Amino acid sequence: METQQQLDNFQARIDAGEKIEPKDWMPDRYRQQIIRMGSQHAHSEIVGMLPEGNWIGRAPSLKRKLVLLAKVQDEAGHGLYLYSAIETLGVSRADLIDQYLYGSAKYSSIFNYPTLSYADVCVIGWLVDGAAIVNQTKLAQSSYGPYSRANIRICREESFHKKQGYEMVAKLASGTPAQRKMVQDAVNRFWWPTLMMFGPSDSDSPNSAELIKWKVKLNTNDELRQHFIDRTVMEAEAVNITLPDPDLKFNQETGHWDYGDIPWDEFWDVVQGNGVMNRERMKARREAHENGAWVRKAAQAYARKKKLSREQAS
Ligand code: BYC
Repeated sequence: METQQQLDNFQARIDAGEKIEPKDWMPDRYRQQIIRMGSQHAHSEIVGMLPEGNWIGRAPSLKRKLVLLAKVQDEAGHGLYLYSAIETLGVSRADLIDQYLYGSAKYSSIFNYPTLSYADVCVIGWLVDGAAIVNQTKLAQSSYGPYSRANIRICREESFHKKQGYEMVAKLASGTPAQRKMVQDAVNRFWWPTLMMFGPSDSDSPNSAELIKWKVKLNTNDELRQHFIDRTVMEAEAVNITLPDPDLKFNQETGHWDYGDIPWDEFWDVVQGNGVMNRERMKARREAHENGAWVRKAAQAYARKKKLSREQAS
């Protein structure tokens, strides 16, 4: 039973900018919200390896293969930082993964789109990692200590990912007509799905008010989306890429770029599991998990053996 006094004390700590640590008292709803959002974030990092992993063997040079391989490995690491952070709330990694592979836990909509050309990998680095940085730089200031610290580490690596993606986009955009066409086509396909990564507009976001009150999220979905658009318009202009939105227009009064209607029906369709790649992504993740059962079993047996020999030695 949570008392009003406990809830008030908790809110006072949040308002004073204190971090909440695993052993601190917290409302059950706060715990559940971080588990929901943080585990969705972890699953996204893991499933996010698939679209780009698809191109490791086909990247155009040894250098590009190495860069892509390193980036995809980083994403696995991000998933592991996040699972570790969320486990501090008393939920096991095995349960979280179970909810994702066989239950109703979500992962980011963006990874349900196919990567049709090598330029898609470049554009994912620029736009998708760019959007992730805008979102995660704020999550790095989140009130839950372990989640905020995981995001600090993630952001350092994501900024490298974004730079390498943008560099490749710039290279293709100043290349042959075929390369230019390929990269523009990738931007045309990824622009709107990237904007959807920030979540539904504020009027349709049931979790935002509570998460902002508790400083888990520092900004609303629309605020972060606007920030991303404002900085990406300039980056696109600098490499002569057209963003596929005829309504993009600088608004002198607000100081921001106005943009066209986001196709929200498509977003909800993807979130409900009906995107082009949803089924294939889940199948690949389930197979990887089931094929890896023997590794987990061997690791657990090894840990038990080490524990036993430590106990015998002491
Ligand atoms: N996709 O009330 P709302 C990466 C769901 S990977 C799917 O606004 P909230 C990378 C939402 O869960 C990092 N579902 O929710 C990796 C909620 O449903 P439930 C990706 C979405 O939590 C490899 C419902 O819609 N980043 O960078 O306040 C290669 C209502 O939404 C989405 C993260 O995971 C979506 N896009 O805000 C390259 C960031 N949006 O759970 C790159 C961490 C919303 O109530 N997450 N939903 O059933 C967040 O920041 C927040 O959870 C969101 C949503 C802004 C996404």
